[in-house]
Parts: sequence; structure tokens; C-alpha cells
Amino acid sequence: RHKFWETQPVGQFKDLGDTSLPEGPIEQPTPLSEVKQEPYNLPGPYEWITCDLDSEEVCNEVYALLTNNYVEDDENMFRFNYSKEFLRWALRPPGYFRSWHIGVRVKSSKKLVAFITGIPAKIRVHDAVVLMAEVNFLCVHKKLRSKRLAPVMIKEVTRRVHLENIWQAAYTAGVVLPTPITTCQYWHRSLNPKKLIDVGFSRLGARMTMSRTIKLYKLPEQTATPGFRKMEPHDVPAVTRLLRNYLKQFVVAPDFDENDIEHWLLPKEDVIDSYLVESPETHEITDFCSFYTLPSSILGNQNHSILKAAYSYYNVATKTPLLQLMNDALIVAKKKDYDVFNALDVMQNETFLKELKFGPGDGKLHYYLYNYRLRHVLRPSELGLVLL
Ligand code: YNC
Ligand code: MG
Repeated sequence: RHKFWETQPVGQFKDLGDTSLPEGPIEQPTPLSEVKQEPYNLPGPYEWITCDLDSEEVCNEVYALLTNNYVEDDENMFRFNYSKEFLRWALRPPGYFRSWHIGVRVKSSKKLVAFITGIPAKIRVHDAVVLMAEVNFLCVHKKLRSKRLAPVMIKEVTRRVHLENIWQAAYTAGVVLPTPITTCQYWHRSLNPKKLIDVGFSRLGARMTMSRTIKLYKLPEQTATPGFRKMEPHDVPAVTRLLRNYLKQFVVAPDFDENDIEHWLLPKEDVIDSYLVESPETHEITDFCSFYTLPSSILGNQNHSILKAAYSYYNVATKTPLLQLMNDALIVAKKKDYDVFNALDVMQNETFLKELKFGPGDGKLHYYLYNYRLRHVLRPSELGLVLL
């Protein structure tokens, strides 16, 4: 059934439920001298390139490939439209490897036709902190699909990860592969219901009029929490402590240090937004919320071409009720003209989704680890990791 994935060191379907298998690495590392030194072979017309994202030209090519060929919904109405600034942010965290930004070009025309990336990340699984690659942005041009190019891309990124002496990876996909560590669902909170209905993202509910729907999703003009403000550079140590302490409770979660927090959570316009609550009395940082910006192209609509979506990232509530904190996040997202606020059912998100009028999406997001076995499939609420 999975001619490629059956050959890889990942949890296999036949082993699900076999609790005699040990948790941890499936294969041991090999000496670096035994890692294949040459790239895998591509079909004749194609060649590997390492993408230099410092180059505006390369960034434009990657952006164009993804904008026209990356992930669509099941009905092919929307396609992710990651911005160039977002891609630069997502792909150049502390300690990143340029060699993990991999493209495939047509030799004759130099056209970019495929892409895959990795970034390094420390991920804790139960008590073990493991240096991993987070693999993302696997994309093959629509005209080159179903030619088994994806397995070659995956093997090549794996080889380049191994060359850095890293032997595990984390990734997500909308498709079922051997075998998910957990399966999550997206929930959507309408901010601009009229546009969402006009473009077919959502439908008018039964016995609902447009004006009743607009009223249902209306939000206050101002946030409710005293001391709620944008995160600033001097907040990095406090946010790091807050988030590290929070993420301890999850089975799988990133192990962030201050450099990671500075990169991943300091606000960057139209890329990442972070807010926190500074106690007006003690000036303590007690709560934190964040979302990233990922628009989608709207395919074939006369009136609208872009859906502006915010995606819930990491949130921590210690003093403010999580419900109120997330409602404040909705209020700032609405003010910034987002059309929809999306969240997975990971961490404690289930405690606010229904009450804040999120509705369940169709389609699932499956999380995977490469070369690391978990004894049990997780519940989404046991997962403390959000990939972009
Ligand atoms: C996928 N998303 O099952 P089997 S997510 C992994 N992730 O293999 P072909 C995938 N594998 O089942 P196509 C996959 N989608 O026979 C398909 N596969 O064993 C497997 N879509 O290859 C599939 N981006 O080249 C099958 O398929 C084999 O031409 C078939 O190409 C696939 O970034 C794809 O959804 C996805 O651009 C490139 O459809 C193409 O269809 C496409 O014949 C639109 O491939 C965009 C899209 C995927 C987004 C993502 C995470 C990727 C993770 C990859 C795995 C990383 C493993 C860890 C490596 C480092 C290890 C260390 C250490
Ligand atoms: Mg292919």
C-alpha cells in the first residue's frame, strides 16, 4: 500500500498496538562517514539546487512555485499563499542549515519545479529532548505529480539531515501515512462572515439570515483584559519562562530557549503576532497568546482573490481565563482585518473552541515523527507542537 513509506524507519500500521516495542529511535545513527556523500539520482531532465533565501530572486521563485502548486483544500477552492517574508521567517530560525532548503530545477530552462525544506528544532518527547528536523513545504509542480519524485525528495532531505548528525524528524500532512502520532482537526472562527460565505468558505446556517450571522460573530471594539499589549523585545526572558513552564505538561512539545522565542514569537508584521498580559499591579507577565498569518488564494472567485487567515500558535493563560485571552486575540485579529481565525484542537484549545464560536473544519492534520516510535497514539490535547 505504501511502497515508499514501508521502507522507512517510521511506525508501521502492522505494529500499532504492539506495546512490547520500545519507545524511542527505531534505527541507530551510523558514523557520518557512512552517510551517502552524493545526492540521490533525479530523472535526467532535473537537477538539485540549494536555495539561497537571502536572494530576492530565489525567494520569488520559491514563492511562485508554492503559490501555484502547494496545498489546496479537498474541493480545490483555496490554496495556501505563504508570503515571502513568512517563508524567510519559517526557514531561517536560529542554527538553520542552508543545505536543507532544497529545490529541483529543470536543467535546460532552470525552472524551479519542486521544493522541500528542513529546519532544526529541539523537540521533547516524554522526558527525552531530541534534536530533530522539522520538514515542511514539500511541493512538486502540478505537471510532475505521481512520478515518484516525492520519495526522492524525502530521501535527499533525509541524507542532508543525517550529514548534520541529526537522525529524527517531525512533520505534518493532510494525508494518512505510516503512522500518525496524533490526528488533529482545524476549527475556524469567522471574523468576516459575509466574505467567508461569499467565497464559499462557509455557508449560511439553517434558519439564519446574513444579518443574524453578522451579529452572531460580532466582536467588541476593544480587548477586555487590563494590561493586554503587544510583546516587545524586553519580554523575551519572561515569555520564555512562561511558555517553557506551560509546555512541560504535553507529551510532545518544542524545547524553546530565549533565542527560539525571540525568533518565533517576537511580532513581525503580517507574519507573527504576539500579545501578552502584564499585570498592571506587579508588572509580571502572566498570560500570552500568538497567531501567525497565512493567507490563502481564493481560486476562481470574481470578487475576492485572497482570504486573510490567522492561525493560533502558542497560548498560555495563568491568570486571565484562557477563554477571555483568546477572545482578546480574536478582537485584535478582527481589528487587523483578518477574515478568519483558525486553531487546531491541540494543547488546551478544546476548552475555548466551541464557546468562542469556532466551527469544526473538514479535513484532518496528521502529525508524524521520523525514526522515533511512540508507544501510544496521542490525543490532540497531549500535543504541544504547532508546525507552520
Ligand atoms: C506527504 N505530504 O504516500 P507511498 S506536507 C509525505 N508527506 O508514498 P509521488 C507523502 N509523503 O505511500 P506526488 C506526502 N504526499 O507509496 C504523498 N506522499 O509510500 C507519499 N502536493 O510520491 C505517498 N504538500 O511523487 C507516496 O507523489 C509517495 O507527485 C508518492 O507528490 C507528493 O510538506 C506531493 O500537499 C505532496 O506537491 C509533493 O502531491 C505533491 O503527488 C504536492 O508520486 C501539494 O509520496 C502540496 C502538498 C505536502 C505538504 C509537508 C511535510 C512533508 C513531510 C515529508 C516526510 C519527511 C520525513 C522526514 C525526513 C527527514 C528525516 C530525518 C532524519
Ligand atoms: Mg512525482
